[in-house]
Amino acid sequence: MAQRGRAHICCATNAVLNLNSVSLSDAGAYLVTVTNFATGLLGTKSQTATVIVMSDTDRDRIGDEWEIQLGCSPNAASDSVFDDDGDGQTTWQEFMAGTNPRDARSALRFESIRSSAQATDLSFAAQANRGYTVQFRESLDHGRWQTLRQVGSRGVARQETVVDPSFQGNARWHRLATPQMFEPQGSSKNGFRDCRWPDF
Ligand SMILES: [Ca+2]
Ligand SMILES: [Ca+2]
Repeated sequence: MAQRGRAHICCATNAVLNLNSVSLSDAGAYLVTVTNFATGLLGTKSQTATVIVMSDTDRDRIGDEWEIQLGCSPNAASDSVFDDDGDGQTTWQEFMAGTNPRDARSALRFESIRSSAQATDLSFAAQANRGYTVQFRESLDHGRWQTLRQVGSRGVARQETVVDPSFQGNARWHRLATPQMFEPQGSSKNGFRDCRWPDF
């Protein structure tokens, strides 16, 4: 059961809580309680997740507060597709990834890929309050992307390394996505969604 503050959210009993058409009043601290009714014990509470809602005056899907902080215009939607630092990612993509649109060193990407006889290590800079999904597939042209690992959100920026133990030299493609990509309910274990931005 999910709750915001101390109030339970009606019917929010799924594994994923989706907030659609979010308004400023949806801002707040959220948590979930997992209960095994067979035991009759009190449920276990999760850590708290803070949802921040920003105004978006120019409707470019980038919050005013963030645009002002990073030197963008909250009154001109056209700058959402700019790539001022030339790192290949637009201002909107950098907003979604929590990276700096003024610093080419700050971007969503694998920063190092090291292969050995045992495994491949994929490292990237994880931003605070962002979750990630690392996926792979055997060919760039066909086959479904499969999730290698989910990296949950944490309150601090840090370096993350994901190990692919089954990749030992044969061709394999990996990609890194944020926010986390969750498996749709009711799908099979390998029924992951098709690729979406970002795709590396
Ligand atoms: Ca905006
Ligand atoms: Ca950029």
